[in-house]
Amino acid sequence: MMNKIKPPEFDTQFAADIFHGLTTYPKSLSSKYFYDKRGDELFQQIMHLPEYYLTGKEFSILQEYKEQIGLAFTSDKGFDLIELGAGDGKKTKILLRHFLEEKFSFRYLPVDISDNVLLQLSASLKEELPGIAVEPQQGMYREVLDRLTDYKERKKVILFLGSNIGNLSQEEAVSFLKKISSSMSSEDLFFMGADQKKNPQKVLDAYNDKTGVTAAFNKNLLTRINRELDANFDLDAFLHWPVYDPETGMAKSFLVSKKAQTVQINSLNLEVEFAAWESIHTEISQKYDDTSIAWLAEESGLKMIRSFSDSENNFKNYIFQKS
Ligand code: AVI
Repeated sequence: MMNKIKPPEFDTQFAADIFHGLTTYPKSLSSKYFYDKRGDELFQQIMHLPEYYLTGKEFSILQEYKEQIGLAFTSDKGFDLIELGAGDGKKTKILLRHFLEEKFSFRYLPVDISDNVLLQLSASLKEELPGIAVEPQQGMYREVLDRLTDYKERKKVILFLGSNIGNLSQEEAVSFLKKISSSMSSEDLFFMGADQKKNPQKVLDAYNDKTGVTAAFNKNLLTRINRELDANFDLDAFLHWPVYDPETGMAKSFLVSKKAQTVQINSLNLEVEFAAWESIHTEISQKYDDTSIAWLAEESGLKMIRSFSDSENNFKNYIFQKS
């Protein structure tokens, strides 16, 4: 009889994913692990960088088109506004303020993985926009999506801003959007932000800012592994390396080992060998155009009914119905 090698057991999904990502070839780690406390802070800083145009462009679209967006969202019986990955709600507050001024009947249900983020958001809404019915929902998108079908007493509008869809692989994006469409009834809407294909240099600059905040954000993943899995990554021995393919619209970020080196990850009982200039793929930030969005929608059972863009078509917000 053949002896089977027992696969290692892991205490957490994080441990299992890091083990698999660093023991396969080519090496890769999921960008969902960027967002620990320090990662959240660095992402906040990224959103204020002059090179990172995405946030400002989406902000300007919501500001300019809030009336039209409001008219699409509102309904006689009111609506439930469900935001996936609400964060600090800075952009959403433009819409919330407008809806309040227009006396729309709606509830706001921000969803986030972090309790802390939801507490801060609820507190700031209470102060800045009292009068809005807020019902925070803590959980992973996936868990909350399973619960979405429960909201069916009135029209449901699901918000997914910031081009977060771009951080999923094509396969993951389709399966995510399929879940959304299957939770929707014919009157419900899905409102999504998507960064657009543009001058490749502008994309590259957005992921390689001069001040090095994005590099620190990418390398923070190694700091997290050092802390949570008792590892000894030397951050200076890796380069932050973003690339952009204008044909596919895929921006990717890597960490590249500057030399041959071995890293110990004690909690995983693992030694990871790096050849000189070997890479770890850490993030996808997909850029879209109307054709790729139409394809995504078609694959996922959604139909695009409107879009709004900034004056230079850098970023777009799309409204979808179930097809
Ligand atoms: C959260 N997400 C949409 C950002 C993006 O643009 O892909 C994360 C990010 N990565 C580097 N800079 C910002």
